[in-house]
Amino acid sequence: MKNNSVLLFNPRAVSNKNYRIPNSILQVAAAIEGKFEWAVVDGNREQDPWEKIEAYLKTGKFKFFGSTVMPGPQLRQAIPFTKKIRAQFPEVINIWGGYFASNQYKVVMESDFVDFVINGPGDHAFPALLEALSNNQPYEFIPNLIWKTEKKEIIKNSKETLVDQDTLPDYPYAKLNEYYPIEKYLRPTHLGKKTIAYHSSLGCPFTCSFCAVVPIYEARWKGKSAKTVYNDIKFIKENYGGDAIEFHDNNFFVSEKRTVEFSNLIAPHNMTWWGEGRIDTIYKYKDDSLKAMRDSGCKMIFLGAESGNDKILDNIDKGGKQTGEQIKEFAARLGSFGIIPEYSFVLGFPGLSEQEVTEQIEAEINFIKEVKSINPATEIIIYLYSPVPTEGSDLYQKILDAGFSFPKKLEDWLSPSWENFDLRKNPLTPWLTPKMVDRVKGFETVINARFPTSTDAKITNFQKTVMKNVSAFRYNYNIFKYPYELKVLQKFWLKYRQPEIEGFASE
Ligand code: B12
Ligand code: SF4
Repeated sequence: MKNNSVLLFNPRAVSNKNYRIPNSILQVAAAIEGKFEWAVVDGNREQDPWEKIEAYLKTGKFKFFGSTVMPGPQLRQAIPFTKKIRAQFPEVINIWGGYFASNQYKVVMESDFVDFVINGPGDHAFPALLEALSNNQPYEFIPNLIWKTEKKEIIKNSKETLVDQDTLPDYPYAKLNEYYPIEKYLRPTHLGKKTIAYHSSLGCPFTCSFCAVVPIYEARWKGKSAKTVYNDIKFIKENYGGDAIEFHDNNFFVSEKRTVEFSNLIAPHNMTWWGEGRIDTIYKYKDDSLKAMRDSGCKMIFLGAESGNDKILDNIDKGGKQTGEQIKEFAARLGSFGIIPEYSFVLGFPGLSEQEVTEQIEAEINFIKEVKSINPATEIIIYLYSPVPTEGSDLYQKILDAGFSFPKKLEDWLSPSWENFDLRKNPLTPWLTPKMVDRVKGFETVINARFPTSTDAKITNFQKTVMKNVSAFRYNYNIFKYPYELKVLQKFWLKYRQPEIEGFASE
């Protein structure tokens, strides 16, 4: 290896074996393939990733350390390891990318052990930065780069327009396979025995004010063509196996034409697939399109319903097009095509008074119950609202006014309470009282017992019946306090869906 090689790192994101192909790292590896030599350490696949990182760096061949960082558990390795690199290998240049690095760039850059952040897509910015640093050339004007002046002033460069995704280089699967056999990334899920994780588009054309995608992509979206997506999936399937696909796009379904073209191409291959989309977008799809999707193996779609209240939908910039009525109607429509709607709701947006927030929570609970009565197969995912720094949005201003602030020091993100915040399980937002959080969590426990998920293949009909019966009274009468009996049953029997925390659709 040359002595300006690049060590790429995917910090551990899952505690079990539900890891996926590390697409973020693979995409930046593709961007430097042929230009720089690189090695990869996947924290999900190593007992002790630090041991590996240290061994690589001790060779003296690595000038650059590039880590992808999303909020939550990845920070547990990203922060201490990058810090240790600064202490033990001060000549190595540390570069972070990914959602946490981009959205929380100030605290990251103030840390003194991260030298650069790539803000959003790294396809051009990363190789351009490495070239500049390797040849002592200026880097100050590279789009998507965040850097520090000598006086430690943090500079955020302008954004590049999103590149045509079909022009991006192929992922270096064969090389990844030399480090970590790809077959082992193809996990059993409720979709199939070997699930491929694929990312077919960048960004999202919408501006929901609570969403972490918005500050980075600013309502821009670009997708690979259906043909490219199909060819890539076929390549993975033929070379490494695969009978199911999880699309990891923020919004897979932006283009009806692309979705239908892909459905028609993949249909003969007998694969099952899942993706994330918007209700108001897919609501407008023609019946024939929904049929083509279903016939091609689309089993379930993750949809941000967020709230049944039109005023809230408006306030979070989801409204205008999406309404409570539409959410209900669409649950029925998707059901009639045999596609399972997976609705996520976000509870606990900031309100004007404690009473108003309490009322909102009650209204959402009743709305979710209504959706369930319309289409009982609807999967319900409940998040508590966790602020993201969507600077300039009314919602962000509201949360600042309410006294919320992010950690001031990078290492503070490692505290258990901020980790829970990242997992959207305990938001630390001043307007949510512990009583409200308990109410929401109690409801979550009860609804998950009343409607055991279809995605857990291991649960028996007997177990389902017991849980349904035991939870019926609580569910019917909205009694959610101390549901210990259900928690005990769930602990042993039930594994309800917590996409992203345990992996999207894990077995
Ligand atoms: C796969 C995934 C996971 C996997 C982890 C995969 C892994 N790395 O091992 C799992 C399922 C474990 C996971 C977990 C979580 N996730 Co997640 N995850 C994703 C998802 C769907 C895809 C990531 C991906 O592969 N993208 C494909 C690549 C190509 O895109 P990219 O990452 O943006 O990479 C580009 C740039 O960002 C940049 N870049 C990225 N990394 C690097 C590194 C370097 C060195 C450089 C130079 C550039 C660079 O260049 C790339 C190419 O242009 C994203 C959403 C999304 N569509 O990206 C959410 C997402 C990142 N996750 C998110 C969250 C919040 C979580 C959780 C923390 C919490 C939760 N409840 O969802 C949990 C944490 C739990 C845990 N145990 O870790 C949020 C982050 C939001 C935020 N506030 O910033 C996202 C954006 C989803 C969302 N819309 O809310 N996640
Ligand atoms: S549609 Fe989804 S990904 Fe797009 S901005 Fe809204 S919440 Fe974010």
